[in-house]
Amino acid sequence: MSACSALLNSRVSGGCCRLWRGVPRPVVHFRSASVAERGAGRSDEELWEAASYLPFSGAKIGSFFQERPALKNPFLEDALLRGYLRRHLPQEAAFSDLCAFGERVSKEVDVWGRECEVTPPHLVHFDPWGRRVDHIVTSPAWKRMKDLSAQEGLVAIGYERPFGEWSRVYQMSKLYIYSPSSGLYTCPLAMTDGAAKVIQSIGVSWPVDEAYSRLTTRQPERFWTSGQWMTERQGGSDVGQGTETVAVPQADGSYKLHGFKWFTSATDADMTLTLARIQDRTGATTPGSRGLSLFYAEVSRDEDGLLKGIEVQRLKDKLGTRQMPTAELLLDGLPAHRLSEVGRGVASIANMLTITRIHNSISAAAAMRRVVQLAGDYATRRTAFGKLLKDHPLHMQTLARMEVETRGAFLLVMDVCRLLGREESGRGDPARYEPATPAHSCGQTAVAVVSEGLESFGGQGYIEDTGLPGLLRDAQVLSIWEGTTNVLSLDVLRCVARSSGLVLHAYFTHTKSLLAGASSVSPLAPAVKALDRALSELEDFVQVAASRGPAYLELAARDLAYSLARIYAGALLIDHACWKGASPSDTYAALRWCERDLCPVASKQARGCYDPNTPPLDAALVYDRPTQD
Ligand code: UCC
Repeated sequence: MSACSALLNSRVSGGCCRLWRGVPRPVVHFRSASVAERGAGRSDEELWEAASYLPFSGAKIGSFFQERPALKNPFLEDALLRGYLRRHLPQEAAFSDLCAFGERVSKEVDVWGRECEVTPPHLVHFDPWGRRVDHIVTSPAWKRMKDLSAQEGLVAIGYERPFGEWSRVYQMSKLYIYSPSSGLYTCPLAMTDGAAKVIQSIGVSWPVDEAYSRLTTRQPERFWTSGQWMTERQGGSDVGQGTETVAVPQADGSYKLHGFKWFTSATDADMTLTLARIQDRTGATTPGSRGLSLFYAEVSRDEDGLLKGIEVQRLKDKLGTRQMPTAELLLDGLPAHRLSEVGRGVASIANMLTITRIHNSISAAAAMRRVVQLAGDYATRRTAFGKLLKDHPLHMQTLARMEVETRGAFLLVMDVCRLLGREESGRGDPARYEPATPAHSCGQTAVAVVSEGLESFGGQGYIEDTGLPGLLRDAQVLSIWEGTTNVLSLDVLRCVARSSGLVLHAYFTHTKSLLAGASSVSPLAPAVKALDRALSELEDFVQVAASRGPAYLELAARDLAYSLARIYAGALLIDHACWKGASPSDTYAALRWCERDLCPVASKQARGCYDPNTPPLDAALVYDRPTQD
């Protein structure tokens, strides 16, 4: 019995009478039509007609349809972003541009982003006549994103510097608004920004002067994007040891690259920066980091339409970021120019890593912001258990926790952008700038917050064409592709070592200065107290750790990076809440943030988590197998 007939509790017998809406209609005997209907003395015919108006009859699927969450102007909706800019960049031009861009994102661009998701790129290896072509076919929406990025100056702003040292904050604010609607176009933009930064730091001259002008232009027809081809099969994290690509010197001073790049994101780029080992006359190369040099190559085609020196092996089948082509590339004599000194490849590409890691963190904070915005809106539209979700205190508590995470991540990342802007306008203290690295913690937080956010839509959060699951899939890459959490944590240690501890000194001094203005503000007193305590715990940890060996520090690296990030974000939240334009919500967010364990490295140290006997016990636990009975 069909669902429809079950609902009607009717019995359909064989045979048919006259045509009904063009088809022979079965004879229906209603066993339990309502008494009122039967009492009215209606015939089976009439009852059939009446039944067709029942809410779940035939093609009718009921009359209740849940209102969808609405994406409103992400700039106007974001109290913290607007407050932050009002405080630091009170420029009418910036506000009106961000407001107009926010409108464009919500009304126009978000639809393109969805189009990129449902029309993922594909690879055409051969033309119909069997010739190799290696065309990466992308959606029209993906191409529109490129034009939009140029017009809106999403890379250019960082180099035009319209607001001096605050220009990076302005640029990243635009990217923050754009990112969740961008169909992952923020990925090529991150690498493009990184490449421009590398070129700028090396010197804008031949052979990269034209490239630099194209990477930083606002003219869509001239705009180029760049790749960042670092990863090889052996060298994902361990680039220094694992890079096999060789650079063969040519008579004219250029090189040809031969190798296999295992993970090249946004592979439809116009150029790339990549690492390779220069071969000497005997074909020998220098191993390790010191053997790597940085190269610039254009992605171009010959007169037959073939890629010059590149074969696209295949596109990656990824969990998320499907909007964007990621490929395995065989470099088979790719013409290239060396940009760095011989053997200074890693150090030279570090600028690119710094920029892409900042973009990555912006995308993480933006993903959190987007899911919180949508969940908040949905809570005003969805009724359950007799009232709107927004009137359920437990639901609001959950969203508020997500909001607190989002605020901490936003302020942390924006502060890194502020420091980058200061450094670029010659006002930065490099020792201050280096702690930028803790921003990596945003990647993992984004996964947790977006996942929680999906839950707040109930089952709909799990349904593909709401667009919500894509947010989670795309968030998952954020703690992987610019260095995994552990790799970045170790980078924090190296950063401390490189500066002989100066960065830690700068960290403590600056964090304390952020708190100094707050101690007299009474509503924040519990937060300030908690942060003061966490800071001294961190100082104690550093004292103890300094007397232990590198193995001890390595084991503590992850918790240390989180502690640095949590404490600093807490100080920023408190500092922001002390600003005269701050709202009660700013104070509340700071208080909530500081209720957590702000210094996990200290509490874990106290439990002996980094002692020499820990690694064997960890390994024993991981490889624990059933004992023989
Ligand atoms: O390919 C990729 C594209 C993905 C798409 C990007 C999209 C972004 C999206 C955003 C929005 C949605 S991603 C590739 C990701 N791969 C990695 O991140 C690699 C992870 N591995 C590491 O981070 C490693 O730690 C290395 C490769 C950076 C370091 O390797 P080594 O061989 O151990 O290098 P060393 O010996 O530590 O450092 C060599 C030199 C040193 O300079 P000197 O000799 O002067 O002391 C270091 O100080 O490089 C310098 N250096 C740095 N400088 C190394 N790391 C840094 C750093 N972070 N900052 C400054």
